[in-house]
Amino acid sequence: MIRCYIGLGANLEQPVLQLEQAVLALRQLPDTTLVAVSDFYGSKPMGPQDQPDYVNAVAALDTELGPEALLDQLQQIEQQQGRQRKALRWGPRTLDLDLLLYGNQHIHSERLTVPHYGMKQREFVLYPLHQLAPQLVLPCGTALTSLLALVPENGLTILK
Ligand code: ROI
Repeated sequence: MIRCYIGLGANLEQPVLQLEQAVLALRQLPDTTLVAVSDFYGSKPMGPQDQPDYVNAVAALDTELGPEALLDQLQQIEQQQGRQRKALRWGPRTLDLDLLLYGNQHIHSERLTVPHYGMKQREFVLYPLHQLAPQLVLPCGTALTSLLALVPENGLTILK
């Protein structure tokens, strides 16, 4: 069993509902147990500002799936919820599921970079992750709490 963390994000088509539906789908994943889901957070868009605010959360999973098999499953959920690939870089999306952490592993493949390349700078990842795993140390050896000290909340709000 490997403990994984997934970042959830949406800013189109009733984002809270998109995240709720995604949580249901994560609960159904094969060979996987959904361990916990953070609160849902409202966040300011990173990237172009002429798009709606985001709803973000983090989920903890225990899985027997390999990282690429897990990625396949996450992309399938995104597709089922109407995600248009090829859309504008850093543009709005109905659902984004990012594999943030896969145990303590570093992964660099054609399809995957784990830990997720942007997570250390993103308040909408770090704060919900901290809610689930306050003692977490990243694979690079950095404590999550020391990153939080560097990354302002930037208007992050708890929705539920
Ligand atoms: N901004 C926020 N606040 N939350 C996201 O999940 C998010 N996802 C993205 C970009 C467009 C970078 N901005 C985001 O992919």
